[in-house]
Amino acid sequence: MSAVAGIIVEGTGGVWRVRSRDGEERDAALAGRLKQEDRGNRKLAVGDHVTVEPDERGSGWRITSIAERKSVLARREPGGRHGERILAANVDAVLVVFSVAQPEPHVRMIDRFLVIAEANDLKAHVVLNKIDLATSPATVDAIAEPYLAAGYPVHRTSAKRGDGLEEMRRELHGRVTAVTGPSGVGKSSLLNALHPELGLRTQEISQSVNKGRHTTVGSKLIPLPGDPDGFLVDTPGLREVGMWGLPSGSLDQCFPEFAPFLGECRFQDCKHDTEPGCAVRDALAGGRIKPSRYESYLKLRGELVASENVW
Ligand SMILES: Nc1nc2c(ncn2[C@@H]2O[C@H](COP(=O)(O)OP(=O)(O)OP(=O)(O)O)[C@@H](O)[C@H]2O)c(=O)[nH]1
Ligand SMILES: [Mg+2]
Ligand SMILES: [Zn+2]
Repeated sequence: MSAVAGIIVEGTGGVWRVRSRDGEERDAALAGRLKQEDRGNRKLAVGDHVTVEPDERGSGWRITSIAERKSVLARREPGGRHGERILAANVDAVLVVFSVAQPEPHVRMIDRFLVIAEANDLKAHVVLNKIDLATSPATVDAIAEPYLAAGYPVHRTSAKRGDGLEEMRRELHGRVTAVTGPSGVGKSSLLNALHPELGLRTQEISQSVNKGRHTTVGSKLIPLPGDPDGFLVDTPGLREVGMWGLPSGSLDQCFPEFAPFLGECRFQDCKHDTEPGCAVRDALAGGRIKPSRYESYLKLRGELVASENVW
């Protein structure tokens, strides 16, 4: 039998589940030949495109080739000591979901998720869910404004009422999408509204129970019904707050709206804090950078510096 192409949807401990476009899933181990090959310390991850072939005994499958990755979602260990932990390969986009109310949007947390996406060079979208709970459209506009100004697409949705679902469906179609955001904002409800076949659990009771479970489970790709190239990335690692060992000096590059100003500060190593001649602060004063985003930058920078000092 000849080789079959597929994508890794699950796996740890050496056995990987490979799904081909016809929906067939096969468990396979990495061929010995590939284990020996120097692949730059690269471990397999969910989202990798591979081919599998029957093994010598014809009783199982082995992975015989791995395609180049176009992106990696990885988490660096603090201080860069232990290299990186790859959560998923070939992720096309990250949706950062939060709600207009219940719970109120937590701006610092949203910015943290956006920074993680930027640090991995992934396209991020902001999804503002539960717009049915907004007191007026102006409330929603005010929440969306800093993100639109930063250049992020902002989607307004209501899993309950159905607003924005067509737009979300188009966004997910044919892509590998990581959906993240705080607990209770309606991520599962939204995905169920789009694809009822997913049957995701909603309104999980205890966040602390959740956290415990999250640390033990690896990443998974969830196939989108009727969409052979569409997957959701279910990765507990993405929910762990903390800045992933990003060097504090690179944080400014993770705020896309800072980009036009980054070469313009008086000091080349400007931290955009209290330094004189800071172009970022000038842009803030001139209204070209939104105060909430700048505050997030300072806050997150403080956290990164503190973690660097620990290590
Ligand atoms: N009013 C309103 N309620 C919603 C909407 N979407 C979800 N909810 C409710 O919000 C609660 C939380 O929804 P979930 O879908 O479980 O939230 P989640 O983001 O998946 O939460 P975790 O799985 O804990 O991360 C549930 O009671 C939902 O019914 C919406 O658009 N409008
Ligand atoms: Mg959920
Ligand atoms: Zn500066």
